Amino acid sequence: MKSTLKPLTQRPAWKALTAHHKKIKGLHLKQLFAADSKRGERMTLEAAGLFLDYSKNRITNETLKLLFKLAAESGLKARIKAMFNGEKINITENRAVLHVALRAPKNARILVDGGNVVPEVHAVLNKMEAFSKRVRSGAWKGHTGRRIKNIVNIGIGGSDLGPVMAYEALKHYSDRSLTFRFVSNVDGIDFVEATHDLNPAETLFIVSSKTFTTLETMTNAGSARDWLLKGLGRNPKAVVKHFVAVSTSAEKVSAFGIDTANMFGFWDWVGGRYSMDSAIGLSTMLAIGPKNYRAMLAGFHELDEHFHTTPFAQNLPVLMGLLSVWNTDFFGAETVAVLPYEQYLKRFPAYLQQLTMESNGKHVTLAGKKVNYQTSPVYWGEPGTNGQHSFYQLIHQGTRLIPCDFIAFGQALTKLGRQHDILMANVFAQAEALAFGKTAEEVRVEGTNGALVPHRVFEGNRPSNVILARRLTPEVLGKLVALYEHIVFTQGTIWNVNSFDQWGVELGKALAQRIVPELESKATPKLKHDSSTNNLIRHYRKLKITS
Ligand code: G6Q
Repeated sequence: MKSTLKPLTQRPAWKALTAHHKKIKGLHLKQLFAADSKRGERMTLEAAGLFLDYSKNRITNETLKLLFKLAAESGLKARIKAMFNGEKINITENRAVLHVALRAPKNARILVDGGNVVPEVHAVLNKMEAFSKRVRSGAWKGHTGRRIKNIVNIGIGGSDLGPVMAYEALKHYSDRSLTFRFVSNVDGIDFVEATHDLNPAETLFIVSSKTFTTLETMTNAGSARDWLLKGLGRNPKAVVKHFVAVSTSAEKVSAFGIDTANMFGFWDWVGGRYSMDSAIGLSTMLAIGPKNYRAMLAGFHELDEHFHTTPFAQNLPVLMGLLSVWNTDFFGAETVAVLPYEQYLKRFPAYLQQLTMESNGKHVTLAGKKVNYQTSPVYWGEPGTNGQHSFYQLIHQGTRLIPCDFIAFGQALTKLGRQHDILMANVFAQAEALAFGKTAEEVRVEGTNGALVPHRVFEGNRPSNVILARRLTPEVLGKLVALYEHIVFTQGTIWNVNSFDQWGVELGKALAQRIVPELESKATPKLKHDSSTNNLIRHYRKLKITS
């Protein structure tokens, strides 16, 4: 797509936002709420079963108007259309960006290079379904005839974070007679701990790697094959019954010894961090079953449709994306805390770290020009209420502005006395305290005097969003992930960066490959790095020998 856009900071809406920010930055949320008794009801949005309260952002009606204008001036509408139409918007890799096709209904038509990709997507889904049914029913037997009880996903980055997150998030729906483990790190301990109590005869490995070349995954897959063969009498035929692959490369899968009949494919138009609902989700389907998996896809799709067709002012991901641009680029917020009040979502912040930061942690525009504004903030977080007893101190009383996304549910998946009400009381209390704080006067009225008063003051005026849904179902998980995918898309469009490549990751992959032989060689290697790297390598070689 040839861009005719003005550089971001020269767009009229950006300039207007800069002037507007100067005017309203001194306003406290207390004042904004006092001036409009309906603010807490007005600044909410409900779509696809997700309810968003964004009233505790430091915004006015004018801010919103200008942000939507910025979206229009940034060509967001055309870019959304381009993605859904299968245009090659990942320009540095010359690829379409079509994770939305992974959850498109059977009768949809999405063309890439003239071919409709939807039938292929559904063929893979059907294959995953047939396989999952065989494993879950016990029809699929291991090499010695025993049924599979353990499933180990081997993958890293996009081939790991989604599967782990989804497994943890949807554990309530999973088959508890199956054990699921996830191995990602090339630190051998990850593999050792994941398998130490498993019986190889009952264990199935899913080697998940789009490229099937990733050092960590291929190393762990090699260790898994050794472990299996050692446990099953060294018969190479055993591999076929205990290994399946998820990849785009049939050739490499076959070279590893995995029968390509047991390979689940996907396509170069699915980015790693956007792939949890492709065949990379095989472990998820095995855990929760095909029906629940398809419900998750339906949830994704509902949010896709919402993003694709809803005017910006009612569009959840567009609104949340714009608010994060406002907080990042105008208020200078450097991070965003994602705080799920749902223990099952404990890996959701880790998952979002990759989705957001690998996508929009970019320093040049689509045209390759250095940006003169901030791009992705750092995303981080932990489930509540645990975080409240550690890092929330900084959010409440530290010197940095940290916008928070609270995510919570109307119903617990398993009721336990009053616990859910107590949990939810904490969500609302935190958002309230962040916004309104506590003045010195209020502290004094409570009976605190003198030198202690300033320590007990909360400035407030700290922005947050609260997202509520009825319960954490597979469908709702799909909606939440799609919501953040499209927030990322919105942000990336405003910042005019390529949210779909990851050259920063590629560099590390290549450098490590160069150093491995220098660590392993018997003879002292001739090192040609900088003096620090050379010295560290020499030091490691000494430690390695004497330990
Ligand atoms: C994601 C990244 C990266 C990738 C891993 C694993 O968007 O590209 O995290 O998913 O490096 O890659 P493979 O699936 O090819 O092993």
